[in-house]
Amino acid sequence: MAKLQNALEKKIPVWRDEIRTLIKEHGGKKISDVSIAQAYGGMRGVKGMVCDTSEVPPDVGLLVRGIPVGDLTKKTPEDTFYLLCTGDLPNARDRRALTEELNSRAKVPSYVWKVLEAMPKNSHPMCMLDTAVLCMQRESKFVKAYNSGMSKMDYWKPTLEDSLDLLAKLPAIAAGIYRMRFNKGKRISPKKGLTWSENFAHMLGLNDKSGEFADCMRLYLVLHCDHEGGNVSAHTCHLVGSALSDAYYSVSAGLNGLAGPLHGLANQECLNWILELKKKFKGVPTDEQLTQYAWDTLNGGKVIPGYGHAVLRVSDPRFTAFRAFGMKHFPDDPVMALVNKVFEIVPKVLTEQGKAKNPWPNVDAGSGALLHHYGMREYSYYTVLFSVSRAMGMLSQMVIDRAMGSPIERPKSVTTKWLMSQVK
Ligand code: CMX
Repeated sequence: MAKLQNALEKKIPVWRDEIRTLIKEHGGKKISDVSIAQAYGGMRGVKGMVCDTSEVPPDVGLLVRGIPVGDLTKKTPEDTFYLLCTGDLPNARDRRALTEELNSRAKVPSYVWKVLEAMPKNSHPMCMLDTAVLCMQRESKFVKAYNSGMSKMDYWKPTLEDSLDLLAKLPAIAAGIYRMRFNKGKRISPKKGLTWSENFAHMLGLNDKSGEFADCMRLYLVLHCDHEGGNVSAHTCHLVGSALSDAYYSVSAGLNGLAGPLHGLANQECLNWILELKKKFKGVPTDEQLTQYAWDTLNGGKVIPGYGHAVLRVSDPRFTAFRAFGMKHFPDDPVMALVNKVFEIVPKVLTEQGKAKNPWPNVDAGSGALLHHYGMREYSYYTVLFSVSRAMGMLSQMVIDRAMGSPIERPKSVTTKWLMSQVK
């Protein structure tokens, strides 16, 4: 099988040793304190979990295995998944082997389509995607191996199998949902010889003679791949997986979190906000008009989607990469012009308001403009694209968790009464 598995076979014993020694020699060292405000405040800043696939230094943004995401903009999702899992970028042969591995597992079981077809026509595409992932749970190789009595040391192997199976099927499922949900006609079969993202772009069926949309999808899938361990989707997937629930249960759970407007749904909300702006001012507004529009949103008790972040304190490098792509390929696009204008004004408004700790754009501030440009105007679909990519992060984290023998997660909660007793 895959070169990826061979690479992991070599790395895992080394990582296990490193961690064993670290805990043995320094296990008692404190790395975080928790205040009452943090206990009520979504545990922001509490260092209480480990994730080795990626990290997000607040003043830098995403590093995938130490590599700034801005340096990965020419890479493919296969490169990215291999990097997330092993810590190394693959050579050409290993990348090709992973593409072939994914292509060979891409067939979606026919019952998935029946389940999706039975759903109400106005189901949210994210609900359809999560349902499709969950209903494939019976395919789990981890469950079969677990039930037949596998050693804990080997948990990661069938988890990698499940991960490759699931990743391989996601583009066809996501593209099928797009075509079914938005009346685009019959599903399109994958083509031989294409990469994971090329096939996804192909199966979506948008007009793409130049191949530019496929390149946009490649970038989209690379940039959204992972964002360390504490974000809602990654953390949910980790938590569910820590009960030894398989990859299908865990990823479906993680995606349910991604579907929230404060997380992955912000990309749909953000384009909506921008298009409303365009409609209201019949094009690009003046600085004064946009400032007022942003204040109206804030005064209406709503957040400005695409701005702010729980961890980041600079412009998100993923936003920068999307913006650079848009400015290179379609600098005169009217929605791109709005994204730029919003980028000029909104940080000033959020700074003046003084509530958001980070007034800068996050990944969701610009991605929708690219999809809109290439004719994908169904913005309730955008989080599905995010999901196909983020599955790489969730699954690679899960493989590593299994390999390192991560225990069931069970932090201690306390009552308000107990907290009050502590400050008396
Ligand atoms: N617009 C308006 N208010 C904002 C804001 C924004 N974009 N970002 C933060 N704030 C507000 C918060 O709602 C909070 O207000 P209250 O004190 O009234 O509750 C205050 O500023 C402090 O929040 P924070 O500590 O800066 O941010 P949090 O860590 O609590 O939340 C996030 C982070 C992303 C949920 C928030 O910035 C937000 O709601 N942004 C808009 C939605 C969005 O773009 N989400 C996508 C994030 C990326 C992703 O996960 O995909």
